[in-house]
Amino acid sequence: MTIEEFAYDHPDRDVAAFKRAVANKLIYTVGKDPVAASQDDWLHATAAAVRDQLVERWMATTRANYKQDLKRVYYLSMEFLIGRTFTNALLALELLGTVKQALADFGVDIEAVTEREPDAALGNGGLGRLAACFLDSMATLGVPGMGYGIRYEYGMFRQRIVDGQQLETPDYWLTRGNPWEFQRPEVNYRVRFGGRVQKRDGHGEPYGAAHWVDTHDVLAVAYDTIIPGYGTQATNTLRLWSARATEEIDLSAFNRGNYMAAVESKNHSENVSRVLYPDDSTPSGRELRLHQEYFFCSASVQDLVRRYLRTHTNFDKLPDKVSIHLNDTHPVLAVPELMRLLLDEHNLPWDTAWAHTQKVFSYTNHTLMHEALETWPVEMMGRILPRHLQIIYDLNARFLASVAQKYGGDHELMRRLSLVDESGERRVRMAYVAVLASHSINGVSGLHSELMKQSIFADFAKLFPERFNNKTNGVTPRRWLAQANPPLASLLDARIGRGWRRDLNQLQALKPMAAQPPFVRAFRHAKRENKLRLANWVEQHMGIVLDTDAMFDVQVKRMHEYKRQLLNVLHVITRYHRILDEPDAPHVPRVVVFAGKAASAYAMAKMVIRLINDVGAVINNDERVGKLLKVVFLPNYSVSLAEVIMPAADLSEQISTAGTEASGTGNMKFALNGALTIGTLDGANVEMQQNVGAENIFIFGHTTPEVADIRAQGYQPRDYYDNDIELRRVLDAIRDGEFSHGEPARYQQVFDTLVNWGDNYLLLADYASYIEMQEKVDALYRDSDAWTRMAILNVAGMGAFSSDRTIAEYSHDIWHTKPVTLPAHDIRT
Ligand code: 26V
Repeated sequence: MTIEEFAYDHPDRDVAAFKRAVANKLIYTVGKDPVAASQDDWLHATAAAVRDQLVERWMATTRANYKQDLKRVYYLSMEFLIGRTFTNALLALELLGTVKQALADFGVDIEAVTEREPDAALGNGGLGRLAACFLDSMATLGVPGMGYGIRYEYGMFRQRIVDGQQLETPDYWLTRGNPWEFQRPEVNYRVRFGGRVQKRDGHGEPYGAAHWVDTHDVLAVAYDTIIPGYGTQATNTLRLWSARATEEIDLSAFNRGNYMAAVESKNHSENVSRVLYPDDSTPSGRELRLHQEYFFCSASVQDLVRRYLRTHTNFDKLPDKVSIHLNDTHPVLAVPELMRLLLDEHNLPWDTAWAHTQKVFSYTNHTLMHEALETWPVEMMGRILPRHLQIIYDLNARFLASVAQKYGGDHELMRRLSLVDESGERRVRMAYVAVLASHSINGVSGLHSELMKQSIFADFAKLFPERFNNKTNGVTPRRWLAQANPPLASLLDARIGRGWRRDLNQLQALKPMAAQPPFVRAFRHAKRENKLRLANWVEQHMGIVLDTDAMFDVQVKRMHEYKRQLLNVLHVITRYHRILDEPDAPHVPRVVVFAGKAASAYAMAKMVIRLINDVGAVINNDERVGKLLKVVFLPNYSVSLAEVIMPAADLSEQISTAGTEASGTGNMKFALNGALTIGTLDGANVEMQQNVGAENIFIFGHTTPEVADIRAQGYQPRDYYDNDIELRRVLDAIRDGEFSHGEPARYQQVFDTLVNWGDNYLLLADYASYIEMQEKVDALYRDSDAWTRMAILNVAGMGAFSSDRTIAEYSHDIWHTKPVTLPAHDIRT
């Protein structure tokens, strides 16, 4: 039977058909009587009906990919921060209006239903959200690809603020089931751990194949989610792996009547995909994380090799048909895993296997922060992955031999280049394995890509200069403008058409409109609507009333010292003091908004959260301040909360120490939604300045080379404390308990970190220029038309920061993939 002959009900797209589909799903799939259905039941029924609409596109794309025998990209990432899927799917299908009407006919409010969907929070921050934006762009551009990751049962912890402090609670996002995923129990792979390595009989040579035996195994089971492209029939797949025990229960223990012990090992095996790691502070946690990394790499590589072998009889064409992209070093074990499969299971000679591997892999680095660069103790890797450690040793031996041949016996150079750090406890340097195995190594902004070559990879950049390149990050305009900001999106649609969703450079057409008063007014009106929406959220969730005429000054992102939320706090306190000193001066009213999670073991980041809340409590309750200043810390920052916050911002704080933020993507989301940026010349801020024009962005602070100079000269933060009266008053207030009345010494450590312990991130060195720039921000805000004009010019200049542009570059320069061709007409017959 051909697919044309196969009879099934094509889902129709009109309101009546959709109502019927939802009704059927509610009754037959969810199993609920409409009179008893809850919002969650309606969400599930509607999601199931919407998903049906995606399935045909998905199958058509998969069929076309096979038929056209296209090269596929496998994007391996430990994190995918997807957020909600419902609205995103409706926009991709252009079904929002239909579904809204259908639900309204049932007396169901689509917005209330939308709010019931939990975020898929399978990531920590920027790296995970970038992976999600990339999936969206790959589907939209028709890049034949697949995301591979872990189906964590518990995503990013939920943050509650209790007495001003962060409290973490588990995020069990699957309680009510996940209507978007397809479980594929038949797609499962054995992933092995532990055991020992035997040389294979008859293979005496040092780099030959081996047997890995006596392992304990875990099964990886696939769960697939459809990723729809926008304005195309093309879709992609996100395949997440879930751990299952190889045996349901331990039969011998069961037989002995020891039922608890009988299920214990099952639980242990299945812990591998239980929870997303928010930090690596405990040794037992680290070991589980190594298990997680290998677990998803092994399953993914086995899966893609199996798919390749479905249509090929040998590995000659592997590099023409397969690209594996490493999202940071977390998936680097895919490298020795592919080598192991080629050597041990498919009997390829080492040189052939290695040549293929190097052509297949590419790697993106996302941070230069030393503590985030992964290394694994040789002892641990040898215990858990003995064959992989052996392969890494063999790689290292061959690599260092080739270096010695080229450069003679420069032992210092060899020590620096070695895949194994021998300076203390011996550790495998995962980033070096990635660099050695990849034909392309990229950073995520122009500045970061340069710094990468000068710092962590300096020696490798000299050896393999042709491998290093830049791919500046981007964000998907579908989620971050069309979905998050309906007022601005419809204004754009009316003035420049709808094409910006797929071609963000069309925003340039806004430039002349910055000089048209009616457009300026309409733009300001859209911003006001978004500010009202955020103010409503804050009032409902926190009971704090915000003045929407005040400037919304926003910093939302992971809590980290290098991002300098604390510098923002220093400004807030400075403002507070100025208001108290000169109550009658023409202060510009501000609402300062913070949100972000701190890794549970990161004490200083948690202390900054507490300080923000304490400062807020004092300022918000000081009658002398009134409407001039409010400070709010919104709990549980997430993708869906970001969608409410970003469009409401007037001012975006991107104030990391120059040279520390690899790119930033929040900076892009804010500017795209019409916020002005106050920032340092760091990460992608540099390129934003080039694109929106230096006159339209508030840049302050020391540059990267200046930061390096200050450090080289021996930075003395105390000098700034001694010489700047206003700064001293702020720091003394923190130290002396002005914001912690019950416990004056609460923030002594914050003071010491800045004044006595070296101020690692140079807050004090940048304080004066930050405060000065904030005064310029105030001055512009007083002229509301001038402010709005500048905001329009920011939006107009943000076209380059679409993740479609980024993915087109990856596709052309690194992956060498061609897009799938699908019939332009609707695939329904
Ligand atoms: C490291 C670790 C270590 C152990 C446990 C969990 C964990 C999670 C994440 C990381 C690395 C984080 C790196 C990261 O998120 N980098 C961000 O990547 C963004 C996308 O390229 C970029 O815009 C941000 O500037 C960069 O900080």
